[in-house]
Amino acid sequence: MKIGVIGPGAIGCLFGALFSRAGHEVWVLDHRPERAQLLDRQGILGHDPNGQDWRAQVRATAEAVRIGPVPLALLCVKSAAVAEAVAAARPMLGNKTLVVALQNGLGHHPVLDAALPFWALGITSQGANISGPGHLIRGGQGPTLLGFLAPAPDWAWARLTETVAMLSQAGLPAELSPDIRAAAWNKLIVNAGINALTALENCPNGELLKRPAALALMTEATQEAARVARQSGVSINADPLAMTMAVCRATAANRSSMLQDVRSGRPTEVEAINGEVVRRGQELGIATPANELLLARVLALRA
Ligand code: KPL
Repeated sequence: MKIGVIGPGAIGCLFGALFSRAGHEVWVLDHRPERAQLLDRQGILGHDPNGQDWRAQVRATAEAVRIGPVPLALLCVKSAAVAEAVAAARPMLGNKTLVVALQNGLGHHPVLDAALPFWALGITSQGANISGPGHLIRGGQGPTLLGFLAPAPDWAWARLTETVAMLSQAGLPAELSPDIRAAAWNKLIVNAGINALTALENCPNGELLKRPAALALMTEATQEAARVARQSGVSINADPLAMTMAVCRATAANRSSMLQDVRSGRPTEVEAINGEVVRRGQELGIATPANELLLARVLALRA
């Protein structure tokens, strides 16, 4: 299949490279033309946790018109860049293009609703880091859940089912989720408990479990996020803290996406993660002091 990957960050490189290695024609859309040229020449250079190095050939460009309409487009930019990325990707989005959005957080969902007639949500627990343009370091492996938050046409369901099979064949275990809203909230809770703390503590995910003050804040932040989710009518995991600690262990060596963003001087997703818990908490009259603190502290890192 001809697959468009919008954004060559860690998740974009991971999914693009594995699809390419499985025999698909992968096109990466990158808003930076020099980096696109480099990726087009060099491909994606991967490093597996078992020490194995590999290379995956992809095509890359900064002009979506060169790619043209694709049956499947993976939107892999950060949540704050979603509106701009969808606008730039328009020439790739035909009448029968399925867009799968793979961002952390929930804040960009209304942006996608306004920009597209429908879109699928992907919630992935794959760990991946980027050490330079197109240089991918794989971390902990986890499932990718896919589904629609709103009604979608039959052909889009069929394409999503095909995508699940293609991902699994490519080495990225995937499933259709019976409740993708709950999956999105479970991931938001995990991200609210891990990402900002790793950015503030400047440590890999597993290290948080060894730091009592960080663990205490993780406990508060996940419980607040869980309260907001339950009050919103979402059937989240029964033990959100245990779920978050399990992800810390499974991705112990991984540097969270927010830590990577802070280290590289990029804007973080803290507003789409902890900020979203705070915003929804305010709407519901639920106090969220731990998330407020994490939000303020991470924003202050860039001030
Ligand atoms: O989603 C992640 C992220 O870094 O954004 C986790 C699950 C925390 C893995 O690092």
